[in-house]
Amino acid sequence: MIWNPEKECMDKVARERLQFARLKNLVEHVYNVVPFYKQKLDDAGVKLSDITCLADIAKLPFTTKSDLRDTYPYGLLAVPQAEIVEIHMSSGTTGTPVVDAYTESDLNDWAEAMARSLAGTGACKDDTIQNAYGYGLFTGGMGVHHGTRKLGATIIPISSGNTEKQLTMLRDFKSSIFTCTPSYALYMAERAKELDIDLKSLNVRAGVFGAEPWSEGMRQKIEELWGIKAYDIYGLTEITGPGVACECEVQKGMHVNEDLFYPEIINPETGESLPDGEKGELVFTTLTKQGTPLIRYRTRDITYIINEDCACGRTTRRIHRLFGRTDDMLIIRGINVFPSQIENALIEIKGVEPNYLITVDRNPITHLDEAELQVEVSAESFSDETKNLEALRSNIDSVMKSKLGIHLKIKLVEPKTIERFTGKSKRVIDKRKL
Ligand code: DLL
Repeated sequence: MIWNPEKECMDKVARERLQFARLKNLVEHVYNVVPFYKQKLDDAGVKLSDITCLADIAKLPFTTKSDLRDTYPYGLLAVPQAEIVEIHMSSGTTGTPVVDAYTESDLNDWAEAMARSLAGTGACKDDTIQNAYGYGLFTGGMGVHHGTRKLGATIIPISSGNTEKQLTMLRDFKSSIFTCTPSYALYMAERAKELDIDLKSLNVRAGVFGAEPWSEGMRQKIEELWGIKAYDIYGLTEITGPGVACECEVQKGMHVNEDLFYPEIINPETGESLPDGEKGELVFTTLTKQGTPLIRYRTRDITYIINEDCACGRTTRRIHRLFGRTDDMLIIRGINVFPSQIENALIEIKGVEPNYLITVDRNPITHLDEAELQVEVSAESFSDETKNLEALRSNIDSVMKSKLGIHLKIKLVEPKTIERFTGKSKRVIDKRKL
């Protein structure tokens, strides 16, 4: 279902006109109200009169994660604090967290973006949406919550974890849509099997999964195990949370809610703008945000923009499934490796689970990088003879070598020994002091 045909199926030229009008307002407002932006634009030598068309956005300076950290907590507020009604924050595993502060109108836009996203995956008023994204400062829980309220469906705000209760609620309330991270969906399937619960006998028909990179192979696996359609949803705290972009029933890229969030792709090294279809770093400008508007925010996420008609009828541009993040990319002996490539390769190998942990270290004598990949063997293969396990190990070794172009030390571990996650998974330990 298309929630808001007027905005989602808008004529492209009319949309660009709207985007430009919103951009112009935004730049003018933040220049006058937020000292940080005044300084930034002045330093870059950009005047308001320089912004005469949408393409002029490329003249504006970028905003980065460190800008957000330097102005923590309220340095980027563009309204009086009394107008702020909700706060969210990113997990901040690598330093000061980044803050998103919402006015009532921002919450309404977020709910709108999420309602469009959920409707795009087939949700409607009659659905019961069991929301297993974490509630709290993380945007996953509240984002789906606000969107479900707007859609008028029933929300089960169960939050993440408590897997047995999740399964009971799915059964008792006949939840039709389930939302969580892809890694948690996989773990739920594992628990269900242990408890002898057939997920396919439940009423769930779709899952809306995101907040971390996942592969097409992982989608197929989840769809098979759950007997559902698994949709990809994207968002980030800085821009608003989930709902910035989401797949429709065609499942060929995520439609960006472009009237609210303006996407660009840049070359991450040079900052140069790249045309639609070329892969690079995703950059967003918030077009209607009041609390903490962002101009050309560098997400560090890698993808490309798909600017082709979609069979669903929406005219919004789409982003391809994410390839990873510029800062997730491991450089091992000079070769770029994304954790999602490892997952993609593992999923195709029989006898292992897509649960892995990669540890990278630097040999103190040779000064060369060494990477060990722990891979979990499936219960069936684990009971096999040692020689079969050795053949499995050597197979993983050669698949990794051919897919990644680098040799990893493969260590097979017993079933269910690698940590499971109810939220975002952590699969990399980098011990190198670079
Ligand atoms: O993860 C918001 C969210 C919640 C999105 C629930 C989808 C569902 P943050 O914690 O700020 O916000 O993390 C944002 O997570 O820059 C990406 O690197 C990654 N990410 C989010 N969605 C996807 C996805 C939420 N579908 C960061 N595929 C982003 C790959 C994703 N990576």
